[in-house]
Amino acid sequence: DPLVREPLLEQLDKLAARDWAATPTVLAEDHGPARPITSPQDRRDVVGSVLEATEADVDLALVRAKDAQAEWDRRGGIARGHLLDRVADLFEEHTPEFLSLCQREAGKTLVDGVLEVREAVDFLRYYACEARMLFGSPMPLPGPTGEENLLRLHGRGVFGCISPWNFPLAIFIGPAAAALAAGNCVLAKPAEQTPLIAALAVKLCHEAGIPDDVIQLVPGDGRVGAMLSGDERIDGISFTGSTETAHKINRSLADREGPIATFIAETGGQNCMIVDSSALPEQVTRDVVASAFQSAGQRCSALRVLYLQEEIADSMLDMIKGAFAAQDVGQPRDLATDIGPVIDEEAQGKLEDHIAEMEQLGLPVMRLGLPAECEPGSYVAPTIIELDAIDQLKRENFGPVLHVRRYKAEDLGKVIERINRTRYGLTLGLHSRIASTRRFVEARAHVGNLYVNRNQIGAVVGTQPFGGEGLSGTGPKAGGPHYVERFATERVTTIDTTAAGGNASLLAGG
Ligand code: UN1
Repeated sequence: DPLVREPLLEQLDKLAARDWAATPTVLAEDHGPARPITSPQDRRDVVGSVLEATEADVDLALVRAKDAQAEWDRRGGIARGHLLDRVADLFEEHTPEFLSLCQREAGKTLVDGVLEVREAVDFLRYYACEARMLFGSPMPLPGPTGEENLLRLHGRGVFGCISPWNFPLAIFIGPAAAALAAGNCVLAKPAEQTPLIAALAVKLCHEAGIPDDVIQLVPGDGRVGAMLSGDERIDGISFTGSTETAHKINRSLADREGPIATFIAETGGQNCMIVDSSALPEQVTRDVVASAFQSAGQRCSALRVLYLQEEIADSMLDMIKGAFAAQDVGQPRDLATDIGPVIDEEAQGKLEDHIAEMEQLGLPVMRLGLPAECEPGSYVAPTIIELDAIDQLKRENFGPVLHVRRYKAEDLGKVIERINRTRYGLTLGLHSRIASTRRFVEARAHVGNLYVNRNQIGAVVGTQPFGGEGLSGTGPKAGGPHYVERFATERVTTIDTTAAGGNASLLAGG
């Protein structure tokens, strides 16, 4: 809608010059110089700077969080839900700032930015509602006459929420909001690449009325993450990122003495899509391009390996390559851009190494050209690679690279076995109009989210709870009915309500 778009673009233009800052919510000591944050779309654009948390900062944050937690828990779910809704309102009011940061700090296109803010608001409202429902009043449990049993949910204590750069707002605030809804205090560690948008999010949480000590920002790299997972005062960690880092955090939590921590991890994938000869080619084309290349392929849900049934492989691949070639690679600030940069030079290097390796194997590789305007940014030319076997992929390739395999109709079972053997289990796409094929795949594929005859990204909060199994994560699914509960502990009170019981305990002085 041009009436909305034009003023928004004007605002974004103005915001493009703003200098942002992120600091720990509490500073325990003097700090060295702040670290500049440069934009992935243009390394000359300094978006702002970050002061990273030191050990003393994290220590002080933990002391304050521990002190504040009991009162936050006692406020109950109704009050906490109200505050989270208020945060959602403020996020909506500050959409232009968030869009600007999505673009400059994370290199997101405007469409991706709008979806990101929407998802953040959805998480806040969904978990606000869960706070009211689960923590509003105790659940009475059945028991014999003369006895009352009440189940109550409480916060576990202090959660460390370690979040990724690819959803620097939605997945920064989502797990933190769930932890808060359940009555925990939160130390939120954003990805080192995207602390600025996180700082704005935490500022708005405080403006909404959540006490400063209840959610605190602790920016930094893996060292800050290790401080959190290694500290006995942390009662749980939620983490979204690589499988490798999840293993490290898990080991560190296991090595501590003291309370057994909860660990909720959402990690990588080797996501596939299976397309058989009954599929609708136009629909497949659209869904493949969106699943593999939207957000420059930097979603853990993104399509990595496309399996095409042999009979249709050539014609299907022609259509996909045609649509792929029409994708606009460019600066996120241009509305026409479909595919923007990857997050940084390290990501760029890893992807280029992978593509070079595949080229050395002699596999057919198709790449789009990069326009000159991409030169000052971290761009990877979007790529399609035809594989001989899925085992040729050694790891998750987190970017705009799609791999293609062919299969024989009678080998569908083997294809699913091979996909399962990757031990990842996040998303799987299926394009088939044969109901028995769908049931066959549903019964065998070890994946968290199966998408049939549509794209396989963009899970909607409350509608498609999202998360995987195996190497892809611990569950429960984000934006689903069992998520907030995992951040809580259960307590049961049993009361003898008979006269004898009451008298007996009174006589005993109890
Ligand atoms: C991630 O990329 O870390 O369904 C997970 C989707 C998103 C994926 C988020 N919810 O595409």
